[in-house]
Amino acid sequence: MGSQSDWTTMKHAADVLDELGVSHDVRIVSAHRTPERMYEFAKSAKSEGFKVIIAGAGGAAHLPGMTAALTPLPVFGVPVESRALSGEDSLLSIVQMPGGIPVGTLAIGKAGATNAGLLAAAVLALMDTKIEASLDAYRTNRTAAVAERPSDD
Ligand code: RP5
Repeated sequence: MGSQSDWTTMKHAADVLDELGVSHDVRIVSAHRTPERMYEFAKSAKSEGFKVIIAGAGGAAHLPGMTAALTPLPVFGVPVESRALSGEDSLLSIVQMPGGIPVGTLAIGKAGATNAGLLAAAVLALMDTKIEASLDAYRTNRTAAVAERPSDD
């Protein structure tokens, strides 16, 4: 993520990965404030063993696109809700990538972070039967939790 202030949103991606038993690392890597750190991370991510990158940023959110430009790994971008424009700026910054450098862009905020974790797990599940089983159980539990009728409580 681009800043400590993104963590309250991005924590939802980490939480779902924890729930699914997917090992992950969490870092603050700013395209604007720590560009060398971003470059080093993105260039070496594949050789360090990372398989998927989730990049969350807000405002002028260049982190997901810059990261995608520097690595062949799949990159999922999470637009963090910004103070000034409620995350619409983040969304448009991340989603409008030129053809050829893809960033899989999620919804603004918590739902996007959660779904980025689930999508990353789904990619990993293609080659990991334990994660596949965790994801199946997650979906079964979510389905079972939906009541047939609404309650007044
Ligand atoms: C972006 O600027 C970060 O991703 C964050 O969402 C936003 C604001 O950062 P702070 O000023 O809170 O550090 O680079």
